[in-house]
Amino acid sequence: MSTSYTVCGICEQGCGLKVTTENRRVIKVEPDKDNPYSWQDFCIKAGKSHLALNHPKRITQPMKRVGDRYVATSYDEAVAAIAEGFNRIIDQHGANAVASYVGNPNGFNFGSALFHTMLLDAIGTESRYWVGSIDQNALHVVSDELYGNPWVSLQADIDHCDHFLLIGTNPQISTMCWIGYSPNGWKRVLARKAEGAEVVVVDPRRTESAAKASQHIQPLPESDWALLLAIIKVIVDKDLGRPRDQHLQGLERVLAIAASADLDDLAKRCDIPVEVIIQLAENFARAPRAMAVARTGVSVGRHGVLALWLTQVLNYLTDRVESEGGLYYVSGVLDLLAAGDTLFPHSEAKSRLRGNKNVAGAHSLAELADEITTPGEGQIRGLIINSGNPVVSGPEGHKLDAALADLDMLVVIDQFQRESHRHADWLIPGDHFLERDDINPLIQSLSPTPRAQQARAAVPLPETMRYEWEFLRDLTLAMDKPLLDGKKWLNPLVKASIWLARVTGKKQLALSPNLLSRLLIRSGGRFSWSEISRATHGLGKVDDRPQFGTLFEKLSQQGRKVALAPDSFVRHLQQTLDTPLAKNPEFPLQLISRRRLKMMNSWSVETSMTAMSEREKTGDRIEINTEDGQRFGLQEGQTVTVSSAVAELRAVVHLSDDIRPGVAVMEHGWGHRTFDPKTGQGSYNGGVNRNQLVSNRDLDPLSRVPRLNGTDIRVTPVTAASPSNPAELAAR
Ligand SMILES: Nc1nc2c(c(=O)[nH]1)N[C@H]1C(S)=C(S)[C@@H](COP(=O)(O)OP(=O)(O)OC[C@H]3O[C@@H](n4cnc5c(=O)[nH]c(N)nc54)[C@H](O)[C@@H]3O)O[C@H]1N2
Ligand SMILES: Nc1nc2c(c(=O)[nH]1)N[C@H]1C(S)=C(S)[C@@H](COP(=O)(O)OP(=O)(O)OC[C@H]3O[C@@H](n4cnc5c(=O)[nH]c(N)nc54)[C@H](O)[C@@H]3O)O[C@H]1N2
Ligand code: SF4
Ligand SMILES: [Mo]
Repeated sequence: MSTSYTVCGICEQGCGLKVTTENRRVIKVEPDKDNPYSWQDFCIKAGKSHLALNHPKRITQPMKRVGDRYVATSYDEAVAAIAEGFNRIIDQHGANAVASYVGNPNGFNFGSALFHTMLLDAIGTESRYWVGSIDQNALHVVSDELYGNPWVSLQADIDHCDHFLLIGTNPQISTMCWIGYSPNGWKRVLARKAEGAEVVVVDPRRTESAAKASQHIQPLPESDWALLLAIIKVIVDKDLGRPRDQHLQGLERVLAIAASADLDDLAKRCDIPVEVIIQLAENFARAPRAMAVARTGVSVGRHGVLALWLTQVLNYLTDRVESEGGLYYVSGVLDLLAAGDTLFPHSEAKSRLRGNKNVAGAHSLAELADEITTPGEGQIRGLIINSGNPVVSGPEGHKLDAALADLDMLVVIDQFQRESHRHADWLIPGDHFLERDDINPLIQSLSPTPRAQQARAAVPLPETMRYEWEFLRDLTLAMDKPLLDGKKWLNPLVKASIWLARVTGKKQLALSPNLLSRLLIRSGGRFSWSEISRATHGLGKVDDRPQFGTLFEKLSQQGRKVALAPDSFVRHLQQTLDTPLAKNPEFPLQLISRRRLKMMNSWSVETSMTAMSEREKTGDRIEINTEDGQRFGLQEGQTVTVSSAVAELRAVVHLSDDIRPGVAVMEHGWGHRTFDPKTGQGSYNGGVNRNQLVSNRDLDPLSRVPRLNGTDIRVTPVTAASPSNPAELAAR
């Protein structure tokens, strides 16, 4: 038996792990309690993560589609054929005809993410789609406008905060992470509460976190912008603000908007009484130290950008940024404010059909299906999906599924063949974080205090596999595209270095992710590579005190202030205010989502979901308020049809007083299959894919995120004509 220490690669929290192996198999994954930084959030998702390693359905060799079967091939054959196929598409239809969708786990796989981007740059395609457009795009849009850099995110000074306003986040289940993370964050919030701090949770559902809060506010979905503007208005009217205006630009404009807003109208829009709003505003403004934080729950709704923007306006107005117990910018292992533009070059690319500008370098997943199926110059004919399950996790998956079938070539890099991959022409094995030796300087830069830890492989890759980044590098070379920054003459040198590394057995001689991490970490100047290499349990102290003021200093070095009132936001706010509150009687409920501890979006099927009891497998459940149940004549346990403007499906009613009236809740990540490419057999994971109800046309106009939270729906008793989900799936 042997023990090694590494970093969890499942969510941003990046917990320290202790991994026990026997005969080159992982037998146990536990928290690494010697990790000075992060282990306390350790959860069952990591505890069962090793079950994927030797799973019989895992893809461990490149698989080629032959008719309706897959056959195993060599990497050389796969690389040559894919290169030839993509080059043919590019020759006929141009570079934009080869597209890419990158899912969430790729963010934790530095080598794969890096070489994937290098491949796209080498091809020169602007047809880039990624998970941000079904997750955090609202933050990127807000940061881009406020700070001139989409990657700036502020960290939380939890241990010194007296008042937490938490909007659209459920940290008891999800942990405190979202483009940044707070180790043991939720428990530290609760520890502050025990010491007298106020914790206010804003959520239409009485969540696990809301149940532990001091106060729970239940607004209508997608109305947080109205609640926030109302709070800001009260603060402005009562002169409770104390903005540091020397760092702010546009403050006057924001104050004028707040002064002219109509409190009663805003209160109606979020359905929170005016007296409650006044109290919320006074409590927030008068707290000695406070922070307002808005996350996924609002970002994946129609007014995500407005809500995230107004959250920051509230923070700046009450001096909660770069001050103790509030939010602050940290220059970690990398200084993202300084490095942002080099790492993520600005792109003005617009989508072909809808003409939308990209966000953080990528178009919205909501546009992908149409871009594949609509003929014309630039139509997408080839696609590479890396670490994503967009048919399940994104909007109107059934349409995307049909579009994927229409491609000339679909290449998938994943550990498993899931619903989004069933039309794949090529399946390329995905590596597992327990097999990786890497450090992710980008994710680690999003820490509240400087932190660095190298992940260390607990087990080697299966002999038949290469790392994802090696496949992507070889594909770029085989396509004869410039691997580095337009410098095609470097390709032979890279090829020579790969050869040299192979014959000498010295991996470090080849162009590798670790070489690039090393360069990045050196440029950040925070830790030395040898220090990091020696630190088995990682470097960094959670209780280091921040240097407040860094954000303002860095911005002023760039000749900037915080742009508090961007034109596009102000315009959209005005339009939203001018649009009267109206409910379509055809769809009287709004559907929101929930996560659970044993699931990671759609992909813990082979690992932590195996620890779910049959009773826990409620992926076809729709939760609605008890009074709404009576209003619509629905009983507990009744099977119903859930309809939206774009789809309908079956679900089972659960009546609950935890849900506010007018709202329904269904978990995402259910209702899909995992296939065994060796046999062609698919197994159904239970539940229904509630995201089919989400329109791919009804988006937040500023972030292009679809309404994964807030979808207008109707719930009616089933009739003979209603589709039955599993059967419907099997028939597809
Ligand atoms: N209704 C609703 N929908 C939502 C959300 C919501 O709150 N409500 N949340 C959204 C959010 S926040 C997110 S992040 C998205 C997620 O959306 P996606 O990232 O598109 O999809 P996932 O379901 O996370 O699937 C990830 C895929 O990556 C594979 N994978 C895991 N590890 C690796 C690896 O190391 N290498 C490779 N190559 N593949 C790997 C898994 O097998 C799986 O197939 O879903 C969004 N969808
Ligand atoms: N166990 C587990 N942990 C995870 C994940 C997982 O799938 N499972 N996913 C990881 C990922 S990829 C992410 S991005 C993070 C997300 O973590 P969080 O940002 O905490 O997001 P959620 O857990 O989706 O919680 C969002 C909350 O918003 C509420 N909500 C819905 N609509 C609205 C609205 O209009 N207004 C308000 N105020 N609230 C609303 C929902 O009821 C829900 O409780 O979690 C990460 N951690
Ligand atoms: S999945 Fe669990 S163990 Fe892994 S980083 Fe996230 S919270 Fe930590
Ligand atoms: Mo996410």
